[in-house]
Amino acid sequence: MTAAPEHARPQVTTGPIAGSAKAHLEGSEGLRVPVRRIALSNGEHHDVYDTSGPYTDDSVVIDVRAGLPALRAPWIAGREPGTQLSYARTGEITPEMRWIAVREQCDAELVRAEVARGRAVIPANVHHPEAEPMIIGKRFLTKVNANIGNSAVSSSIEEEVEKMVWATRWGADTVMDLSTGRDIHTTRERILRNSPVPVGTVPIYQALEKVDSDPARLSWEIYRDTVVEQCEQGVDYMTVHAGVLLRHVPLTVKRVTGIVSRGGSIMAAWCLAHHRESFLYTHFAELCAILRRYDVTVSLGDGLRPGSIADANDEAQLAELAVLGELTGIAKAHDVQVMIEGPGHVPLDKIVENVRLEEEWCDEAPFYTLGPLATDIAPGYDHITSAIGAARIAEAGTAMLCYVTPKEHLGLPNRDDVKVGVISYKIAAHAADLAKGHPHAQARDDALSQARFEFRWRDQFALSLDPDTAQAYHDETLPAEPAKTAHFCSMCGPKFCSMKITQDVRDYAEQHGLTSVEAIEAGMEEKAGEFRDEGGRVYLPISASDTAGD
Ligand code: IRN
Ligand code: FE2
Repeated sequence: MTAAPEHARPQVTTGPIAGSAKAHLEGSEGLRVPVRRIALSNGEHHDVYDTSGPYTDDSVVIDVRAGLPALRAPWIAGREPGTQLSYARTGEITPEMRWIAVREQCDAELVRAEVARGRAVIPANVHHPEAEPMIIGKRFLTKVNANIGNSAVSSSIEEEVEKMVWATRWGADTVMDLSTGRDIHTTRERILRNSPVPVGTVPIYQALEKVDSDPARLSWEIYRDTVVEQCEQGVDYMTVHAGVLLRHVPLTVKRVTGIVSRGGSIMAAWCLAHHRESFLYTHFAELCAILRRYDVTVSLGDGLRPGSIADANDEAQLAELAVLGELTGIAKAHDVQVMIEGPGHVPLDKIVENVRLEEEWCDEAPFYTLGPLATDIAPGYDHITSAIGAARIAEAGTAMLCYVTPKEHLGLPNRDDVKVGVISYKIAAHAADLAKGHPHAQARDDALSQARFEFRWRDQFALSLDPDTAQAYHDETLPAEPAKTAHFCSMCGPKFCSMKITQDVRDYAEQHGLTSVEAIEAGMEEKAGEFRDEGGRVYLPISASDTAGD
């Protein structure tokens, strides 16, 4: 690999996340699986799933030119060529599966069985040994993907590597490099060699660059060579819009927003220009034969996903989904792991139907959705409109959520947008895991709730998805150190804290031998008395705006 001199040494964020340190869980046969260990002030600790790789080690010097250590290299060298699917089908539990079992706190046999069934995928190109194994499937923790990548008009290689590091720091389980600008190959190389998580791409974007952005000049040969180039580099999964067929294009003409998928519109343009069936569809088996050699997972693109609430679940979308089902069978026949991409923009009442049809038509292959946005009316806040839909669709069985940032529909996300997008989606994913009754999901909620109830403020920050923001908000009104153990915060003030009162009630009950109901009545009366005695005011608003929002 050669790099242009101006891209010499990208700077990346390093160091632990506030309140935690890297630790390792021991797996069988010497596996050491990293976790983020949050040490609590009561002497307990809480381990959380860690996507951040070596970047959050204590004193780490990362040389991004050297790349991360090749964790999987000995495993890959020590076995016959195959895919995680082919091994799973023959009953073999791979080191990747054992690693995942430690991360997910489940039985390795469950990992193998779900992969064999095609209900889960392990995106792990044999040419990307740096990545820590992870699994995408409805029986496991809901995953989040963050899209990064430059466009013709903005950002550099350095910025894209930093976005990858930044996204995984906050919990992105995979990243997709959607670069379309200059230096595509080098940008991807830098991201791959330094990424602790699987990397996905959409090869048709680079193929289009090779024909000067004229879709009509695309061909199977150009596409195939691009795929091979990316497989060789180590891309772990690829979005392939092979379900957009010539006959589908007329179905989109009456839509409010037509075809919003970049890949989908490229393929529709090619089909129309040549009046021929999509080369991705006609050559799909050949494509699978290539992907199999590297164990690249195919992510069947939703080129006809609805781009507006009005177009949700329409004929074009569902016609494509049916074709994706047919292609799923071809991929599996080649031992190629496969997942299915989904919408888009869908009102809440039409979301579950998407999961139901996907599972029925695509043999329960893992579903991977973009949101969906539950409404179109909030540009600038589409991380929220989409996280609402994402929580719902994940609860119904979607295995991975593609994040949406506040810049969606408006511009390319910067570093801050990436963080907000990832955190928004970690919330959606975790909310779904709780609702699905994932066996270990609630432990973190319980630890945080307990810390909150016991006024262990620093523990509360450390257990949160974004400790920096939690602490900064607390510091805004109560920056002094004693406030970090105080039995109140500035929201209600010292005398109105419900949790303080509850604790007082419990103590009161114990001291007076009362039942809790009696104690609450007695305790509340006492508090009311104190409150009246003090003139009914414990907190003096500084200005009218401080009370806004009540
Ligand atoms: C995910 C689900 N549906 C779409 N996606 C993502 O959208 C996909 O994984 C990739 O990151 C991007 C592809 O966008 P186009 O080319 O379909 O617009
Ligand atoms: Fe959109």
